[in-house]
Amino acid sequence: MEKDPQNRIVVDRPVDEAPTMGLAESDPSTPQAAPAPATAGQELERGVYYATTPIYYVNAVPHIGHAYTTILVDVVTRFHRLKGDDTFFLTGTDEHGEKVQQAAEAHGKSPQEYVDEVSGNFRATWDRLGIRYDDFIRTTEPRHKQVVQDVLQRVYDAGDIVYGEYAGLYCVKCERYYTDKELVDGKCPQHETPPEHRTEANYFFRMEKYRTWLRDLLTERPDLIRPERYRNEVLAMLREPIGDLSISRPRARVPWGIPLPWDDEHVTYVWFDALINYYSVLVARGTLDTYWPHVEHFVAKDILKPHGLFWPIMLKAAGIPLYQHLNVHGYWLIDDRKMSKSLGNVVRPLDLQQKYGNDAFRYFLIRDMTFGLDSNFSELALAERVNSDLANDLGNLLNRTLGMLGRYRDGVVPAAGPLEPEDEALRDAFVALPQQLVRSFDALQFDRALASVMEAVRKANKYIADVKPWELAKDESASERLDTVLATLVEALRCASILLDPVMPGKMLELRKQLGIRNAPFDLATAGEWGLVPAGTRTKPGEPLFPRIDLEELERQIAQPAEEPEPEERIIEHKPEITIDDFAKVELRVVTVEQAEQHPNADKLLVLTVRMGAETRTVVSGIKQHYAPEELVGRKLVLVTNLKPVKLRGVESQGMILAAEDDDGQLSLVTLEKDLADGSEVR
Ligand code: ME8
Repeated sequence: MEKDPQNRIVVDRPVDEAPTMGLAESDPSTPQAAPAPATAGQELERGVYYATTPIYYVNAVPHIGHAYTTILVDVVTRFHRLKGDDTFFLTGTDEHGEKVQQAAEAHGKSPQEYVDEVSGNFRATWDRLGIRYDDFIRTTEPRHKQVVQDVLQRVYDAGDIVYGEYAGLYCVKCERYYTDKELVDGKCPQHETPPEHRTEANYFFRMEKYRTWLRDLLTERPDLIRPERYRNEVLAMLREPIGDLSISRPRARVPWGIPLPWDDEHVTYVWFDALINYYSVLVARGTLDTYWPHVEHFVAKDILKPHGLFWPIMLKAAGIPLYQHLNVHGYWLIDDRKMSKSLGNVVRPLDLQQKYGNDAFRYFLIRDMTFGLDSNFSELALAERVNSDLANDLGNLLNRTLGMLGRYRDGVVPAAGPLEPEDEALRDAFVALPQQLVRSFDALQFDRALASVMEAVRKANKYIADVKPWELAKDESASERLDTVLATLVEALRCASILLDPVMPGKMLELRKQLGIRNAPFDLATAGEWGLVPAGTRTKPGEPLFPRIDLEELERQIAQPAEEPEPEERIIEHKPEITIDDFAKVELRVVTVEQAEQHPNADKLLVLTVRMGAETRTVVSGIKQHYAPEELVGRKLVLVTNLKPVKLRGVESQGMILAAEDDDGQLSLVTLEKDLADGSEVR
């Protein structure tokens, strides 16, 4: 380490070589196999592998997008464990910020109560999807807060955080400011809602200062952000000034956050807080030296900017070595559209898991998305994939092999005789796979990795068709040949079961049980060896691994979705009766909204200036969570004009705007069906 002129500690870029570790010892309970030649020179380099998912916002329930990243990282870390790497898998929840605070309020809960509940929801979903994470970080935990404050202090002391004022367009749902250029038709590109205009005095992180450093770094390490299209996107961002990042929020407005260590009137901006999770967890566990900077981040393209721009600069400013790679995937879409609550097209992972089984669902997600590109989700495509790859190819290979072993060899695996060229061809196809998979995984070609295993499985099915074991069985003199063929098929299945284990851990264990090889050596290197199943192994056939899905029935179901249950009739509690004269006391008039602004002292209130004829009034309205100020200007609404004025948080309200609210807290302003002049009376 050296010190730069500002007395900061500068750490060189991370070392690329991971330390190599010794081979893991084999399980002593494993039955001894006949010594077999390792055919593909399986020298797999072992290293350290640390992979992360984003920490998800706790304002929604997990959908297949969240499930995809988490399952993918589960698959990748299982693969690396199988390879013998020292592996660490981190996921968690992002629990601070304005959005969470608002979601808690909307549910009538305290923020802590709310985040405990939703974070628990995420964990329960991951458990049910067979996710084997090593730690689950919550940004509200003391172990995380402490490290965030340490990092902030370090950057502040180095002079890279300064106090200043900022005005801009802010999307609360993204918790960030947008530049005019980034908006689409004046709206947030993620949420398609207009941002708010905000002016705030905040602390700023001096990002612009590091712009050329990051640009040069992306040239020096071209695969730091991958696939390349996302590196190019970040380079494009760096072509113009990136400005400084507002990294605090006034505590009076957003109390739900980590206080700045030097000024507790401000809390840390959620992104600055959240990104540090990848690092804080290791500090807290005392494993920083083992796993940092071997970190592989997996995220979707929606959060490229914080991970591709903010995070490397934060690390640099804090004197922490950079991550190994930022791996960015595309979006799961439904009919080419984004999934969203408002479109009602959110696909829930647990529904699919229940219907098709965990492993089939996991297989589909990994097989059908090309990493980096968007992919359309369809249940029919899932079912077709399960039928073709899992029921037809893999399931069939197992059934035919077990069936023939049962018919011809009393369910016992025979010893192989000398290999013929067709046996060798099948063996060679399988033993090449571990190295091939390592390369595919390194290149983020997860779909290709699965396709190559399935190609070998199809070769095994073709091998059966070519060597025709049923004919060998009729010929006494071909008995040794039949032994070799059956033993070869068992080996093929053993290798496939190891290679597919990271994606389908449940079913592959079941496969090994049915083959009677539960205790056979089990790591990536042994998937590249041949002849490891001891002769005499007794098979235990069971239920088919992947029952075929009736596609016609599924198409019928999709065409006729299950009928929505009738909503329960609501019982409405009425107020006491009034006379027409009572009602006539209320004056209601049409008004035009001339101006709408955020209330200076209250989160949920807007201050409207409304016109009726020659007169204008100021009205404070609690509709901030439902309407952005910009949406209101120019609209005609209905005002109760003769309510006694009241002061709401320091601003006098001269009337009340009418709105309807349903049981779920949805709110709709009362508007006019025809365009009448403001001032018209409503009766
Ligand atoms: O952004 N397709 O959390 P988040 C694929 N808290 N993946 C999808 C997806 C889709 N349609 N929708 C969501 C946040 N994802 C921050 C992260 S990290 C320091 C803080 C996945 O709950 C994908 O991984 O909005 C995406 O990046 C992530 O969910 C966003 O999760």
